Amino acid sequence: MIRLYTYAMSPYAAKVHCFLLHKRLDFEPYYINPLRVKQELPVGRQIPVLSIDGESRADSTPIGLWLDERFPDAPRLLPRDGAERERLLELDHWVTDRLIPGSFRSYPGEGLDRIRNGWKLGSVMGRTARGGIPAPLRFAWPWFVTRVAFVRRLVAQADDGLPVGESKRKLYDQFLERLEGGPFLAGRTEPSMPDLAAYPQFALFYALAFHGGDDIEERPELMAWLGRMGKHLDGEPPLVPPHVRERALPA
Ligand SMILES: N[C@@H](CCC(=O)N[C@@H](CS)C(=O)NCC(=O)O)C(=O)O
Repeated sequence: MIRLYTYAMSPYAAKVHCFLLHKRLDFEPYYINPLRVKQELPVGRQIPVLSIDGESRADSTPIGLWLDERFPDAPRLLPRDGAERERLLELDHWVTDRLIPGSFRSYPGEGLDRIRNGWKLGSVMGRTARGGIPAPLRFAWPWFVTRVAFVRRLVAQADDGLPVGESKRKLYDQFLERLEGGPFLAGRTEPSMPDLAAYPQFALFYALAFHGGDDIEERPELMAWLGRMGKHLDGEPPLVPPHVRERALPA
């Protein structure tokens, strides 16, 4: 019995969702209510948490390492050892510490987008979280979300001094460089942990039709990688719950 405690819009939890799809494991996403974190989460205060047969662990990368240990015969996230493993772990750290905080800065975004995307975040949360969230809170989401401590921390971490749009485009370029000409990151022929960690950072915002999320269409190389990943991650349950998806992902 595998259960992923998640929010539909959590980039870190989405990363673990992709690990589970890659490993072709049966699992149940449990969309927790943000107002009941303490009561609903089996450990800690942060999403994601993964429970396997009653044992629960937090933190996306350690969860990935645990999955490889627990299910060694399922497709691996990383090679067992050696320099290639270290290199892929370094790439995963880049995704976790640079690309993901970048998403927290790019979405909601700036100006009017900040409000429109903030409402979208609230709406997706309200339509996926167990028990929903009260309408006034959904309405206040654009203001609420930017005041949450961990969001502020990640936005500050992502602030490279460039305007939001420029910073986002720079991350796209840095991501594409890391493909090293390969179909997958580090020039590999199969996806590994950092590809699975990175996929939701483009796919979620695109599929949920966030304002500004479609700028990836200007980069055919990125769209082609998303298509290759999409074929690989076509299992159940889908990363984006169908009732909130607004745009089909490249496949
Ligand atoms: N290092 C953690 C970060 C997880 C994280 O920041 N989760 C957010 C949701 S996207 C959270 O639950 N934040 C609540 C908090 O920090 O109070 C990971 O990689 O899993």
